[in-house]
Amino acid sequence: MYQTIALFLTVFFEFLLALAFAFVYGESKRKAEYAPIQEKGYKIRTYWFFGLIGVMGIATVLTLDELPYHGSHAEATTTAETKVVDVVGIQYNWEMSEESFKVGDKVEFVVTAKDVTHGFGLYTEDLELVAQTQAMPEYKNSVYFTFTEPGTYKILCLEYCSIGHHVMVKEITVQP
Ligand SMILES: [Cu+2]
Repeated sequence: MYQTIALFLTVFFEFLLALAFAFVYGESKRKAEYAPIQEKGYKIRTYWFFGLIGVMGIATVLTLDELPYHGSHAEATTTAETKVVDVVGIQYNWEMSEESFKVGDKVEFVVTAKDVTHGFGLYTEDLELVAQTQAMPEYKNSVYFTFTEPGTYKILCLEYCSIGHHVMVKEITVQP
C-alpha cells in the first residue's frame, strides 16, 4: 500500500515540478523591472523560511515522542518463550530453521550470510517493513519480532547482492 501511495505522490509532485518549470519558462519571455520583483521574491522567501520552520518544528514535537521506536529495546531480551530461528542469506535464497509461525510467537531471528552481504527485511502482507537487519558472512545479527497479525509475510533482500537480488524472496506463514 505504501508503495502505491509513494508512486502516486511522486507522479503528483513531478507534475507540480513540471508546471513550475513551464511557468518559469513562460515568464522568462516577459520583460519587467527587476527591483519590485526582487522585493516580492524576498518576501515570499521569508514567509517560506518561517513556514518551513513552523512545519518542521511541529513535526519534530509530534514525532520525537515516539523515540525509541516501538518495542525495539523492550523486546531485545531473550526469554523462555522466545523462538530462536536461524536465518542464512545465500545467493539467492533465505534458508530458515523454521518457516511457519503462530500469532503471538515472539521470534528472535539470528541472521547471517554464507557468501556476500545481504539485507534481511521482514515485510507484512501489505509489504510494510516491520523488522530488518544486516545479513553478513561470519557475523550473527539478532532481530526480534512478535507476530500479532496472521498472514503471509515476506522476507526480501535489502542489500543489492548481484544479479538475482530481486528474486531473493521468502514467504513465511503466520497462522491465527
Ligand atoms: Cu541478497
